[in-house]
Amino acid sequence: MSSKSTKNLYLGLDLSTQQFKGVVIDEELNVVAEDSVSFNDKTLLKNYVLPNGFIVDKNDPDCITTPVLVWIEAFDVLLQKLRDQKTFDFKNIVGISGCGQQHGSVYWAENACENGLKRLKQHSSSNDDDHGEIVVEKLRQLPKNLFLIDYLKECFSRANSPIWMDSSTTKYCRLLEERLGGSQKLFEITGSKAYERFTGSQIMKFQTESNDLYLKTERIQLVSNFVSTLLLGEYTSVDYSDGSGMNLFDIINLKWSQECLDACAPDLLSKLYHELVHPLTILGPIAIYFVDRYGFDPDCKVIAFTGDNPSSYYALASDPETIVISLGTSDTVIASVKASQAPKEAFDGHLFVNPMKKNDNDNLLMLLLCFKNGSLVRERVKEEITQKDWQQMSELLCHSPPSNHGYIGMFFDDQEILPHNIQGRFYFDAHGVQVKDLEPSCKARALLEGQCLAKRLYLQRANIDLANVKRIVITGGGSVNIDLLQILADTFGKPVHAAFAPNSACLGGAYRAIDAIKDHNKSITSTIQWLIAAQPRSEFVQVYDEMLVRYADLENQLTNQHQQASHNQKTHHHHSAANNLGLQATKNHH
Ligand code: XUL
Repeated sequence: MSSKSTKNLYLGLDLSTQQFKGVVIDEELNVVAEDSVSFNDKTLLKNYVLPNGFIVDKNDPDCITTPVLVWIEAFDVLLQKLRDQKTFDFKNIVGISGCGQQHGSVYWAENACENGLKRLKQHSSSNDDDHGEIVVEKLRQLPKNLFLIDYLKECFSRANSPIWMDSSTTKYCRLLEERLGGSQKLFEITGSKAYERFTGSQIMKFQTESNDLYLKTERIQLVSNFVSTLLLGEYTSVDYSDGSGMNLFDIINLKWSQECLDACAPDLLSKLYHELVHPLTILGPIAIYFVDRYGFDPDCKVIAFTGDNPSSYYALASDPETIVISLGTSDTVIASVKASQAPKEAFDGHLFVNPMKKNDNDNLLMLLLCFKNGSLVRERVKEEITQKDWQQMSELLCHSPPSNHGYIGMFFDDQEILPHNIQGRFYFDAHGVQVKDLEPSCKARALLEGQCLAKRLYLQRANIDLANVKRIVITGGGSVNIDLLQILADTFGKPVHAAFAPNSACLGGAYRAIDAIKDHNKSITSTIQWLIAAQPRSEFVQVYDEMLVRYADLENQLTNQHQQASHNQKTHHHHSAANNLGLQATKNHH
């Protein structure tokens, strides 16, 4: 016992796609314990899902859900695993926050609060002042052998929660935009055009296709505030940042958009909560269930939960001058932008309320760009031109200079998001003439330069002024690739810092708990440490400025021709889109 920390501790949680994760840290940000439970783990869970922890509907593979009881059971198992590590006492945890996968939704049945949540809270009827005996008395009344799932198994009107991977709501997205008067209008209010995974169209589908169950729903929540609800034993509000991923929230006026709510489902306001909160809001003390079962201090505070992307950004960026790039299956870019400078024209990126926003008058937004073709393409090209070895890839890169003798490549093996819906590989020479293939050293460079230039181009198109950017923080599997980091530093003209933080979203929860309780503003102290990985080389920065202009021209040509081709295809059914393309996608091994 003596080895246990007696300092104030903070718990960060992350309910992600395949796992529930938790991390306990002290005030100096040292990790005291961390653990996770996978939703496909049949050795730990009675309610598990094979093979990956979510269900792909056999009749409609676009329909992807996870049973809410899997999450609830995994939560208890996670806390037990953390307790069994015996490296800390739950009673030293003074604050808890966390995050969830964005957009997913949870549907509480009529009377769930009365019959389920209140029993977790228990002390709701007791006088707040008498912490001593009355609370202890209440604890004795609580059956010790019950878990969350025993209290809550009857509490949901929808057993399977739609998650962010669901893309089954296309027709509802079009309907939502139509009812609003177009995608531009929806973008102006909510910061995004209609997207299948966003909660609004998901709710619309549920209300339309399962109206009887919709009518029996007393509360609809996001994954994030569903977890804070369990912790508090009462319904908690959606927070501003995760609320921005619903197509229902007015990100400038910080309130539900009645127009969007009405366009999605009748009486929706009563099923959400009447107001949203800043992600640093202290919601209240932890429910007695957790005090009793795990030994939490009854004064332990629960802080609003948010989405995993805002939470990661909070953890990785020390200030709004930081751009965070996560190099994974897809590459994600997050930057801060003031509402007054944010793009006015609808585009295929998202504007969320920034979790670093200081107060309600500070109109700081967070821009999220998702490039679908990330590490899978990098791996595939590596396999095509080397013996599956990054070292060889580095050697190849030595044989091609920055800006690649003018050669440019675009590698959209999967249908890309930015630029929208384009698929294929496109190679160009220094005169902008399309060529069939590139020799290995040239292809290696074209891939990495193309990916970096695309990120800069789309940030520029979204009005991010690089003059206001001090650094790029890089994370995710691809961040170990030093060649890529150097090219990134040179194309942006900014230092690139690398953070090894596979659990940044979870840590972001714990850091927000510290900042909320200590009434800090976001500061360098609540930032994951990074290492300088690459400095921009001034001699190449200008070369890339020029290359960016050429890249943008070629990309414009490509998207114009794509639009023209899809238009022609619609009007002349007998022509395939490809036949109408002046620029032909080069075949790859995909
Ligand atoms: C963001 C998104 C995903 C999930 C993953 O828009 O859909 O990044 O948040 O958990």
